[in-house]
Amino acid sequence: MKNIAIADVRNFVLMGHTGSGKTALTDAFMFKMGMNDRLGSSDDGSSISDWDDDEKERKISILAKPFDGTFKTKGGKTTRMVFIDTPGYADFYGQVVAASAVADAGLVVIDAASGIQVGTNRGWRRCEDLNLPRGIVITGLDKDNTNFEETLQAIQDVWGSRCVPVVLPTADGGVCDVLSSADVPADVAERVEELKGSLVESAAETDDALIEKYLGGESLTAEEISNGLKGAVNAGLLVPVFVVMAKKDMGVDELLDGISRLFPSPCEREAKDADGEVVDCKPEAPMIAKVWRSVNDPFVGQLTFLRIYGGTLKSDSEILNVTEDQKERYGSVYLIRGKKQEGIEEAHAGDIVAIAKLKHTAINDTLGAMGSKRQMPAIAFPNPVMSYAVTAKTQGDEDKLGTALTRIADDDPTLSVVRNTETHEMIMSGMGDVHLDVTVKRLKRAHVEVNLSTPKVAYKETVTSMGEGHYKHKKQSGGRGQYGEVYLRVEPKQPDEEEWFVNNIVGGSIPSGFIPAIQKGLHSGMAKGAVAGYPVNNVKISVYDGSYHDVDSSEIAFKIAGERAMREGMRNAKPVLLEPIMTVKVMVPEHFMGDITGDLNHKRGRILGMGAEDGMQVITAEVPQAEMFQYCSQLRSMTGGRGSFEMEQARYETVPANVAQKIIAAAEKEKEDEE
Ligand SMILES: Nc1nc2c(ncn2[C@@H]2O[C@H](COP(=O)(O)OP(=O)(O)OP(=O)(O)O)[C@@H](O)[C@H]2O)c(=O)[nH]1
Ligand SMILES: [Mg+2]
Repeated sequence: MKNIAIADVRNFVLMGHTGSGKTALTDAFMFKMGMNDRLGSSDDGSSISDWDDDEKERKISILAKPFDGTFKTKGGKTTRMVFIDTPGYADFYGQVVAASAVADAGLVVIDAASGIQVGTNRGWRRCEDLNLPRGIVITGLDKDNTNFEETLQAIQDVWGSRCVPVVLPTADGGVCDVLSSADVPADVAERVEELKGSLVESAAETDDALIEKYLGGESLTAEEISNGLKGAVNAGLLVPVFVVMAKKDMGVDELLDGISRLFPSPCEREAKDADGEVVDCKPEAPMIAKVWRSVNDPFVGQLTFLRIYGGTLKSDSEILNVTEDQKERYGSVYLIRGKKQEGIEEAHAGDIVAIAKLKHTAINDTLGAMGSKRQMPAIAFPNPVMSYAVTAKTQGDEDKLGTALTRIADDDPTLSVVRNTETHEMIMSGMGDVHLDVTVKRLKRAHVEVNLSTPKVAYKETVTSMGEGHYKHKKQSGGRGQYGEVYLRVEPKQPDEEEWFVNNIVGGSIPSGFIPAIQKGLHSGMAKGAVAGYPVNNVKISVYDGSYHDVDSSEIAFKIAGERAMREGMRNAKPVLLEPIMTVKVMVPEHFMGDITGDLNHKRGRILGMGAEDGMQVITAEVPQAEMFQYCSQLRSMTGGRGSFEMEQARYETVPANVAQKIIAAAEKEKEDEE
């Protein structure tokens, strides 16, 4: 790879709906470029890309995987192709987010038999967000009931006339390159001429001098057309449409040729650091790279995947993790070909490579030359939308579970693992059932078997009026007795009040030395709750009277008296339960609006607003968390996978009395079961 100039490198990401043929294309590319001696297939487990156990079992891609090869174009130029195969399945969208953040172009794959699908739209929107130059590949034209022109029309209806075919299918089952085919079959001759005209126009439009020449009736040279088209693709004015039948090796050459001619090189797309400064894309510039993926490889150990934006990364050296301010040592620099790695001496700006055995480096960290302070912007990953409480099947495996799960989450930016300090559960959150199921399988391979359950809601208790509480703790058992009596008032704490505890004892009815013991009792009572066993929040407690005994009073006696008086006070102060309320943003096609709002109302939700965004309807609502644990699956089944949602906690609110009764009854039953 050493002798391939950066101008001849193409980094791109394959994206599209699940089953559209991205992995089949990956296998075809690698076979075509001589990087695999046979044409692999995900159908029989021989794919160069879908090799993971879960991928083979489910016959879908799960991880984003880079591949590296060289292709000799028709013009005799050697281009280095670095591309990333991504999963189309919604649960693994985080992989698409990471891969697209480090690519210079996107290749959106569409199966002609299915047309534009949810996953196609997701990929397209990601390209739009990143301003990523892109092309479209139509696959599946060998399937029954498919029609190229109809599929193209559907594409142009949605994304406009900037989507122009550069390859056409021919009547004999082959393909024809619009711009460079020497031998145009008769059935497409007319269409080729028409398309050539519109492509030349697109090329001319990127450059004032060219458009003058073109309008003046002069013909443009092949090089002018080529450069003009590349400029148009880079500016998003042209989206070339290709045709491939990967399994029949039809259109693969034309596609790679087109990518070489039309997609930008790493230097033609400006990269900016976190401060918005342009990064100098030269091998001699200071080294700067971003970590977009990491994986624990069974043979190599921890592998960290980088995109280098500037400078040179030599093997067997030291670098700085700028984000963590930590020095790191590493051995080889690797080119990645799916499962295989090839060690190389050095990598340069524009390269997507991996290094092994970094100790302090995680996804989104910036690596740089020693002493460097410059950072690349972080990739914004989607927030997890589905959670389960997770426990080890075997008692005593809890520590092992924590370690194994954290390790998996380190390499998976859309998996979060937190211990809820209120419910004391370990909560695993991800992008959907399949994502979490895959995680459970990975845990099993790490020898930890787990049970999943719906997480507990972290309810809280509080009061809505003032209540009196009193308890006299008096015990005479053999020798020294126990004595302590406390009178107190419980009331709501106002937002401007700082102190939750007020000592209103006058005349020494309780000696001040026992006050801390009473406070301890109140703390313990507040943690246990008085209504349904949930922690007490936002109350003010004033201790105003009591009595003591010279000999029998003790700290423990006052602690018990405080706790019990507080429980009585709470019950007299019109207690209520509070529950977490989530702000939920649901995005669906318009005709689902009625079903979605009806369902949200049924979930005790409050609709805050509706509007349109990117051709989708967006509903914002506030819904109790207790109603949302299954929403990810429910929304998918209501919308056939076309809906998506985001949510975050907004605040706590009072649980309505009818719902609270059920929660209290459940808490009482749980307590009885424990006893
Ligand atoms: N007939 C036909 N089948 C194809 C074509 N391309 C892919 N397939 C088949 O379609 C199925 C799905 O292909 P994949 O390449 O695994 O799809 P993918 O886009 O990688 O799917 P995900 O990894 O789930 O996102 C496989 O059975 C392929 O053999 C094509 O052009 N024609
Ligand atoms: Mg795939």
